[in-house]
Amino acid sequence: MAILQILEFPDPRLRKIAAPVTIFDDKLGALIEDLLATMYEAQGIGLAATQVNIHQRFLVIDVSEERDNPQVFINPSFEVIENELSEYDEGCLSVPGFYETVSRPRVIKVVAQDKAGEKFEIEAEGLMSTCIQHEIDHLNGKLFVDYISTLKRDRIRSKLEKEHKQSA
Ligand code: QAP
Ligand code: CO
Repeated sequence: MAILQILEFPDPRLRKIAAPVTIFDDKLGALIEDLLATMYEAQGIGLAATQVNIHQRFLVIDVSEERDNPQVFINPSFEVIENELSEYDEGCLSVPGFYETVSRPRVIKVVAQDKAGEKFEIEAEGLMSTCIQHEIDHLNGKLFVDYISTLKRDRIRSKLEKEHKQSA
């Protein structure tokens, strides 16, 4: 198991569109374990493969208080099933230290595959719904800062670029 390096905004690799997973083998299983270990180490509630520079469509989530409910979604997609939005203060391990309110569909149906390639469906609401949508956005090269004003986004970009220069 390995802790992977998390790319940070405005790294252009966060803008790549991930390719569907087609092979469900032990190598994929090992990458999923690494992604989970990296998420827990960083104390996140979700992490997409794109964020660790793996451009394949899978992500991990654990929104439980006890940090003991890892959930894996491979080739995920979702449908909005209720015409209602909910707001959350979102953060992102790729945008450390910044939080902004984002509005997203409140209830969704998610279709995905598990690590054996078996298809499953879940209905998600609340934080889980927001988190899945946030992570699927990563697989499409999209970040939560894309939903806020250009002014706020540019300020966040400048501050992170400055931090990156100082630590380089
Ligand atoms: C996405 O984000 C999310 O800035 C997952 O210093 C977040 O796990 C979906 C984190 C909120 C819905 C609501 C961020 C940790 C973790 C930071 C995360 C930080 C340390 C973010
Ligand atoms: Co994120």
